[in-house]
Amino acid sequence: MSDTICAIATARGVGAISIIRLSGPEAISIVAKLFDGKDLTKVKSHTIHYGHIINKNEIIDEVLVSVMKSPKTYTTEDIVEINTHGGIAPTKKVLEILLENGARLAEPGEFTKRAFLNGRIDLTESEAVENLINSETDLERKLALNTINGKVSDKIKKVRDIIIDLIANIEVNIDFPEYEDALVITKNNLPPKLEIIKKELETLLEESKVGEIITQGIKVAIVGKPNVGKSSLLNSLLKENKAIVTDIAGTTRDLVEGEIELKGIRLKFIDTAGIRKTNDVVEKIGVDKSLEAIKTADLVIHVLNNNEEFSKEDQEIIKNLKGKTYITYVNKNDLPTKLEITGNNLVYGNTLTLDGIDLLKAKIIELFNLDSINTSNLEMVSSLRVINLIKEALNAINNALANVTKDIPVDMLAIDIKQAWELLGEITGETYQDELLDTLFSKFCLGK
Ligand SMILES: Nc1nc2c(ncn2[C@@H]2O[C@H](COP(=O)(O)OP(=O)(O)OP(=O)(O)O)[C@@H](O)[C@H]2O)c(=O)[nH]1
Ligand SMILES: [Mg+2]
Repeated sequence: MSDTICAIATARGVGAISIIRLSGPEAISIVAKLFDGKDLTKVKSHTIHYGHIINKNEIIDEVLVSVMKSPKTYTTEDIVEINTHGGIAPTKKVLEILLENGARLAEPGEFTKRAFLNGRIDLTESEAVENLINSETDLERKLALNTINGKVSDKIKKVRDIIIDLIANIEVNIDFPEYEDALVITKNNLPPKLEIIKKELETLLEESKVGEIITQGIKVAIVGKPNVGKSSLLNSLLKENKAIVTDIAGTTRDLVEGEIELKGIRLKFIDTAGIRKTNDVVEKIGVDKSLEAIKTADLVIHVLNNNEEFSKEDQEIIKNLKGKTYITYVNKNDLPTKLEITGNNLVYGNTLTLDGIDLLKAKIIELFNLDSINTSNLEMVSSLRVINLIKEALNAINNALANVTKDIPVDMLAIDIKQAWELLGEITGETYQDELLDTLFSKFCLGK
């Protein structure tokens, strides 16, 4: 990493200030050449200086320049940040001149990638940097910040340490059988040790459910027959006339989406086309989308009309809800009751007086345990990449446990145990492949 990278670190557009950031061995000397003010090659680290960026005797902009010297910087390399006047032209011009004078345009996430490759942060912490930038809710922010600070990595390392101790013990037994102080791992005392590891991994996965909800939100599909009031319900929940409402059955054709926050969690509602058999080509595509929305939703709200008898169509829809978490919302309870229905998770209401909306929200809180999210203890895994690696590690441990009862020697079982250890290493980036880094960091913002 001998070259010097640079990028615009602030959002593109008009604003009071833009920041252009450089990192690498030439960062200070490149800017010093273009800076009319103090000699930046002679200033102390972590200082800020007023002056002008000059190119071929032309003043480009009036700026403030921060100089941060290696190693106590974001990338551990020399970093310079130029505060220019915000806006497209000054920012672009300064960037252009830096590129002409020896800096290279950074790839997305390259600053953070350098922080990782230079050993300042691990992979889980790097991922969390991007999550922090993209966070929309306060819970997401807190979780990302705790992850950046190593709280999640510590948990992974703790399990890895338990595993490596076990592997070390097995290997001592094999390599130095005469070494009497070492605990001899046998098929009798191995299972309880594996069970401990298994339990640790299962706890991480259990906790990650909350992490996933915090970062991904909850996808809620609103489905039902035509005209029962699905779009009206969406509008009531959003407190906005987002979806078209008419008394014509089959009004909604496409998916209509909207978000609200409940207990700090994003609820992503999807209003769908009323499900019925139809010969209308467009409506049919809509109905297929409705069925697809059920499949991908974390929660389904099945809307029924209180003023209509339970029908075969309703029964058909319920068939599609098999295995899903769903709430039955009986709408139009301002009208006389003709519907007879029993079951769990039943909520009554109407979209005229908004009776039922609070009950519906309370039901969602109950189903997803949102009240139990401990905001002061947000230290769980949330990245899908990490969750998958933990699942693979758990599989490897389960394999070892299953093989204990078979005629397989302990040193062969160690292969699975080692695999679990390596998989967990990929989480923090102790072991990694270049391809992984490329995909991971390419999702980052430019300049981060
Ligand atoms: N009385 C009463 N009418 C309602 C209520 N909610 C909706 N409606 C009416 O029912 C009709 C259908 O409402 P929509 O929200 O468009 O129904 P939908 O389920 O989205 O219908 P499609 O998009 O056709 O599937 C409209 O005339 C609404 O004004 C309610 O709670 N009470
Ligand atoms: Mg509708």
